Amino acid sequence: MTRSARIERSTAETQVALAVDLDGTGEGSRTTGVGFFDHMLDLLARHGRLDLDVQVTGDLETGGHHTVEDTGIVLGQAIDRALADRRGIHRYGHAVVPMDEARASCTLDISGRPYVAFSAELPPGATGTFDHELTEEFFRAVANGAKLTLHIEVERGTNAHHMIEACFKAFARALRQAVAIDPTETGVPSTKGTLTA
Ligand SMILES: [Mn+2]
Repeated sequence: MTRSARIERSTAETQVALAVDLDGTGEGSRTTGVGFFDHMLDLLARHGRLDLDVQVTGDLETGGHHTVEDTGIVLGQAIDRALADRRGIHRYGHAVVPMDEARASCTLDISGRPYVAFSAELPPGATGTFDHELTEEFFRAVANGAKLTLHIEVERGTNAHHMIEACFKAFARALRQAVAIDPTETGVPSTKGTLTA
């Protein structure tokens, strides 16, 4: 059984084609037109051990907002679809990742109930064409699409590149734990009996 999904989404603002395999190694290519965001998606694939292909054509003349948000929406939907009935997963994941002076933590639950607690005092501005405030928009979109309870906190740091990179790496590591198959788990790890509703 492969835990993978491919989704294409087209609107007046963006065209997103995305494929994910939860049991990958970091293969694939990420091309969104926002270079720093491609760098972050590369980290997400590598540290999440996701095979991830992302091709986006967005209305970058308005900035990167639609491109980043819509990529997050589709990534979340693809994770949701790849997880199917959630049978046998660990469900929870947690990671604290340093990046030089910066440190971010992520704890998440593949709960079926979207919720985001994002806390970061990111320096205002942009890295390349990636506005720092898009970090929260991306994770909100992913959590909504994949129906995650997602807590991310930048615990310290001064360099925005490092702080945002620590967020993506912490999310990647936490997601990798949460989606991993628990060999002792024979069903869906919920007393409610479902993690999809
Ligand atoms: Mn970097």
